Amino acid sequence: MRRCVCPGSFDPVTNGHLDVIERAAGLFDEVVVGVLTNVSKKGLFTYEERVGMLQEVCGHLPQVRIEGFHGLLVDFARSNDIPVVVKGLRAMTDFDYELSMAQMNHRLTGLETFFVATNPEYSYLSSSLVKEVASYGGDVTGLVPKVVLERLDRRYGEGTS
Ligand code: COD
Repeated sequence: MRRCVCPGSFDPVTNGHLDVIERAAGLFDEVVVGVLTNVSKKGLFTYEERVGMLQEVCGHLPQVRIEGFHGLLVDFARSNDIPVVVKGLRAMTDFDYELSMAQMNHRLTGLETFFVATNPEYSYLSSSLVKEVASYGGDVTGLVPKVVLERLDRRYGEGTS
């Protein structure tokens, strides 16, 4: 079975994340979405909330399962018998950091990293920007799934949907 992991904080999941997960699901038999449990103090949503939103937006993808992890990604991958990480590459700004993580992960346990080029529609999109815009009442419709829009709206009040 070809299995991969799409790791992240998903605080919250965006349409950019979802695009990468859907594309990985088209290439692998099983996609494990690895949700970092110990997001920094700046996290907006709890682990349970982030997982709940992911489960809802990945509901149409039977080969996708959502799992929490903490510590090193390589340890999570090894204990779940996953040989490949799939990540999205947005811009050159991502490249240096992503390349060094990929090289370190490969050195640690041989974990491979496959990059998919981000959909140009989402190349500027990040969870942090979504949170910042939504927190000031900006409209993030079309950038996050509907369930996330509703959660942001509830968290920040009117103005995000
Ligand atoms: N378009 C395409 N892809 C996107 C987009 C977008 N608009 N936005 C995000 N992505 C993809 C990227 O591949 C990104 O890496 C991934 O989604 C996750 O994004 P975030 O923002 O939810 O998650 P991060 O950046 O906070 O997560 C980083 C990891 C959890 C993957 C990383 O920190 C990690 O592996 N941590 C575990 C500890 C570890 O092993 N450290 C040593 C590494 S060498």
